[in-house]
Amino acid sequence: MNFKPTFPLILMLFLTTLANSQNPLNFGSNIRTADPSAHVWQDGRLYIYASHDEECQEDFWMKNWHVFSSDDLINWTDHGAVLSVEDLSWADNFAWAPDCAYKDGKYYFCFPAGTGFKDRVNPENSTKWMGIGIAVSDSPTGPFKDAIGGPLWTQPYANDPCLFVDEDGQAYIYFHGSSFDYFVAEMADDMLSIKGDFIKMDMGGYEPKMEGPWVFKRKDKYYFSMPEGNRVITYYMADSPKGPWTYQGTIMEQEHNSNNHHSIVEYEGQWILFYHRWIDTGEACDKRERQRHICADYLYFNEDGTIRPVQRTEEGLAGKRRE
Ligand code: FUB
Repeated sequence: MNFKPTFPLILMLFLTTLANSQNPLNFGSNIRTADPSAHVWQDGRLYIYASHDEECQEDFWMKNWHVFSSDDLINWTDHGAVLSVEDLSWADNFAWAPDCAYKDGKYYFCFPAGTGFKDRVNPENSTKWMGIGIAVSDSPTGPFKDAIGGPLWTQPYANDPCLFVDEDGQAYIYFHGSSFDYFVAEMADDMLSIKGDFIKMDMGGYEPKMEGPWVFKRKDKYYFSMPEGNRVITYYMADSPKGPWTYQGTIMEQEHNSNNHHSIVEYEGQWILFYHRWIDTGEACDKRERQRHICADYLYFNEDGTIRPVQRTEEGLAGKRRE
């Protein structure tokens, strides 16, 4: 039989593909987003704390952070800019990858920010500095208020914080410093300073470098994942939140030789990997055609607790979950 697709059939197929396509996530506000830190709070909603790229950004000069939330992973609310560098007395740029933690009725928004200028051609002329601040709110969607009036510490350089609160209430902060190694420190009970010193983590003989640490716990095991070299998402496991960590493998390969940043969270019994993807803007940004947008795909564990590699999909969370 000679089958010729008709226009209505082509249109129907196109609309079906569109309806099934959830990546990048549609936050409804048409802004460029990156660095998703996802959490499910007591109200059962899933919240994403994210960086906001300026339109056609070239060198990560970023000014504020947004929060998005959903209760079905398809329809999202953009709660707007919940904190801006304009609200800070100690930083005026580099509103980079944030995280948030809940403790004793309050939400602690943990953010890197900085000042100065990064000279990529003559690095010796760079004056860029970054530190980590904490802003607090009674609501998961802010507005958040800088609770310290300065960074947690000024030296060493610190970026890409991740806050993890263990079941006993002890909170930990993970970040990467100027050496690009990963460090951990215990947070004080009020979450506004650290207890003791930073520890460079024992990565079991590996020396992973760069950005975006993420820590979670599942069935008594701690997981530490990161975009190694800011590209490939790999992970480690441990019996304690401070390690020592044992290398397990790759979760997501790199794409376009561009940075990635992720988080992993369980929502209604299903694990999800949030990450960002550099998407072609067509004509919109001629100097830097690809711009960042947050995406998500389901993530699956093996029986022994190891994580299966995740492929980027167009349908994302609208795709069929595997059992
Ligand atoms: O968004 C700015 C920076 O790019 C983040 O802090 C890094 O993790 C990378 O995604």
